Amino acid sequence: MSPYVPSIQPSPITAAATDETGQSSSAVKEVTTAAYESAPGYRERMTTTAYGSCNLCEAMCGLEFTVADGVVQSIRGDKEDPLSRGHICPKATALVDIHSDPDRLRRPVRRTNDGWQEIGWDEAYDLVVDGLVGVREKYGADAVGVYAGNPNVHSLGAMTHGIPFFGLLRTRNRYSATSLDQLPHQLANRLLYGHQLLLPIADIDNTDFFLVLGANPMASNGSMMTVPDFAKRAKALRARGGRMIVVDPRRTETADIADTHHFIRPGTDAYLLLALIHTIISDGSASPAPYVDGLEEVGQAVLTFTPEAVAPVVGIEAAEIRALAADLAGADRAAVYGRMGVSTQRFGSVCQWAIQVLNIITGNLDRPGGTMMTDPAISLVSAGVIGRGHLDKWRSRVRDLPEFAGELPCSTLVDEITTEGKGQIKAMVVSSGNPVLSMPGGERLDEAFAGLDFMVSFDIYVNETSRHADVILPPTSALERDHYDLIFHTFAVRNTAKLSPAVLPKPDGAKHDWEIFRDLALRYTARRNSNVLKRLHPRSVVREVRFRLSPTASIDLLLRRARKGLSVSALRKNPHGIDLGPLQPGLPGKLKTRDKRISLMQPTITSHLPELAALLTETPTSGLLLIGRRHVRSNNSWMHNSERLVKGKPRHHLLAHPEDLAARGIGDGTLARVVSAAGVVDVEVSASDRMMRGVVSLPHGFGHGKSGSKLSVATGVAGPSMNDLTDPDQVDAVSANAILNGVPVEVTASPAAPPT
Ligand SMILES: Nc1nc2c(c(=O)[nH]1)N[C@H]1C(S)=C(S)[C@@H](COP(=O)(O)OP(=O)(O)OC[C@H]3O[C@@H](n4cnc5c(=O)[nH]c(N)nc54)[C@H](O)[C@@H]3O)O[C@H]1N2
Ligand SMILES: Nc1nc2c(c(=O)[nH]1)N[C@H]1C(S)=C(S)[C@@H](COP(=O)(O)OP(=O)(O)OC[C@H]3O[C@@H](n4cnc5c(=O)[nH]c(N)nc54)[C@H](O)[C@@H]3O)O[C@H]1N2
Ligand code: SF4
Ligand SMILES: [Mo]
Repeated sequence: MSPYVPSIQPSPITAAATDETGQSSSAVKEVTTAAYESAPGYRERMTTTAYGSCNLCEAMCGLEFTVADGVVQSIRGDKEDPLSRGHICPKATALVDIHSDPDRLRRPVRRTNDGWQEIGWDEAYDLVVDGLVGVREKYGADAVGVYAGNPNVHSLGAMTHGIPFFGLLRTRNRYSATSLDQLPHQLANRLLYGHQLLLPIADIDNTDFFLVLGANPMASNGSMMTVPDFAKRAKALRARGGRMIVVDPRRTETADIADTHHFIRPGTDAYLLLALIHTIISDGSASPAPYVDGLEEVGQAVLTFTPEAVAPVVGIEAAEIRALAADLAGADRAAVYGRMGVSTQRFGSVCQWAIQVLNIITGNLDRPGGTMMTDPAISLVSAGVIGRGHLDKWRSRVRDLPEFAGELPCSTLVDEITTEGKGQIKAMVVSSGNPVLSMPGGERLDEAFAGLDFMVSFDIYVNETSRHADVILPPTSALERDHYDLIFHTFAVRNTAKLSPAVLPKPDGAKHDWEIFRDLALRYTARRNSNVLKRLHPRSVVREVRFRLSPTASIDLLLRRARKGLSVSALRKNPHGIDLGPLQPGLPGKLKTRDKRISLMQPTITSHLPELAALLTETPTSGLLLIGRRHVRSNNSWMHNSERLVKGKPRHHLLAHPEDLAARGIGDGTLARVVSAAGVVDVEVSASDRMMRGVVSLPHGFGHGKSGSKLSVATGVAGPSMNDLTDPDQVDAVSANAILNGVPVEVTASPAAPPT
């Protein structure tokens, strides 16, 4: 595949490049005719520059596109973007590879005995409505399960129209990537600040002391902290005399640019954090704001967790823990930040609560250089677009696990599909997701999906999960649709607003994701509401109007309501984005707690401290612990079909410390067998002294060898799925979030390896 010229040509630029829904492509405004196209200089005249943001990860990097002849010629960083200031990573240019990938779906397909068959939209919609209504009428609404995967939050249409469509299904079997990911953050936010999305963001551009646990922004470009160009910001931090400390069982790319790196035994961060809280409070250096309650009680609750008591468990010397506490408390402006590594473990919710407590008691919450809540143009918190969140209003049928904000934990999806009885899932709706590779117990899910009565996937590929669908509905590619980031401005290190107009026109016969959800919603409600009076009920009418409104029009309404002078047209006039300034303090005003105070003692969390104390005396297992990793050239379970991204050394290897390999007689580069309580995989090993002794690492999202996937057809990316090893039976003690790090495993030379 040559890099920029698509092997499937997008349809020619049509008049005004504006589709019937008003989504326009600012890039290509010219009206083209056959004569015009054949005139000399046409190509030059048709070369346009367009601006937008990358939607692949949370960093929202500004992009500059050059478009000629309806083909994107180049993608560069937009130097004038006030947030990303020109930064991009290698994935941005791969937007073109996805767009032009012949394996990307462009029309609905149905699974037949003879393989995938392209069908028309009407036929596809009928099949989906028949399938979903059929299961609902036969078994009840809960028999339809919904999984909303990661790319939903990166698609405006999925946010504005997908979520309301899933709501129409009225099922309690709602799942999303949240419970494989940031659920503990949302829970801690809800408890301490009164709203699940009210998350204070580390003010990296002004801090003097940045403590990072279980995050690797050099690869991930930041998460629950939108921080494009992390490297430059971290360098600036150190240049002004600040320090960055990284706590991670692997010496990561982020650790490489830090002042100090501490190895930590996977899954033990809660102990470290509690010991830091203990030390700071007992040293008398805690100084929370006047609107904070419960300092003394927290001090009492963490008495057991002295640095000396936790040191042998976490693998960091007591003196170093004390020094870290003193540095953190002593810094003028400090911020503590923790991500996937500390969220997806047994006490992930305790970790995220403890991180907030540390920022609060050191007086760093709500001050420049500390952590602050953002002021996005469209505030999901104050606009009431997303609810405050709630835990344990009901529980899952099979394992009695708590819901959070109306969703059940992913780790129990497989049980809900395979366990017979009333409420068993018989049909699945999977939107931009690949649970077979992304959820613990992937192999069991693979089988479970195969046994469903009906399944629909919204996806641009046949992946390891959508291969089980009866119908796959593919939306337009990211280059063909307008985007405004509803979610990640909320978590960004600077307040900005930016519209990304479609760069290429929508090809004939293609549909935007919001159009697909709209069409399905209207047909589904028409089928469910055969009663005309019901259809004329004001609630139904309002709902219908909402579905008919394009995402860009909805954004316009929200912008106009939010701030004077903001609108879609204002954003179009400022193609690089509008700078709304640095993060600003605003507490207690911004709090959503009833009394506008922060109560540190949260029984939901602190009731688990005795359990942690009891486990402290247990001798740690001597076996190996498996953790995950991300790479800047890979994105969760996909983007493995882009040659330019996957080229170079294979990235799926099991990393292990050379001495751990030697102790097991496993040669570097050979095939090893990894066994956990949940499964077995064979994988090549790479010796790496970047790993802590006793810890091994595998990335997730590989495992395309499972038959039928089109995610690595062009490139043949190898490697097993890490989630064949992670165990769905083990969950976060508080929130039931998935445990994806610190999985006990045994590693031996694989019997499948050739004798050495
Ligand atoms: N072991 C382990 N497992 C993990 C993780 C880990 O760290 N370790 N991380 C977890 C986390 S944080 C997450 S967020 C999940 C992510 O896992 P998932 O939620 O499954 O999401 P992805 O793998 O990102 O993407 C799934 C699909 O979305 C499709 N897609 C891409 N763009 C679009 C689009 O615009 N429209 C549609 N309809 N489809 C699109 C892609 O083709 C791909 O097939 O994985 C989780 N799983
Ligand atoms: N290039 C790229 N960027 C991405 C993604 C991607 O797949 N590729 N995915 C996006 C998504 S969906 C997300 S959620 C974010 C995630 O963003 P990050 O959380 O920054 O990314 P990870 O690489 O998962 O970093 C987790 C770190 O935790 C460490 N770790 C594992 N176990 C433990 C532990 O017990 N304790 C401690 N202290 N550390 C531990 C791991 O070694 C790893 O370095 O990245 C986003 N950005
Ligand atoms: S870091 Fe890369 S993938 Fe993420 S938004 Fe920026 S360019 Fe896109
Ligand atoms: Mo994620």
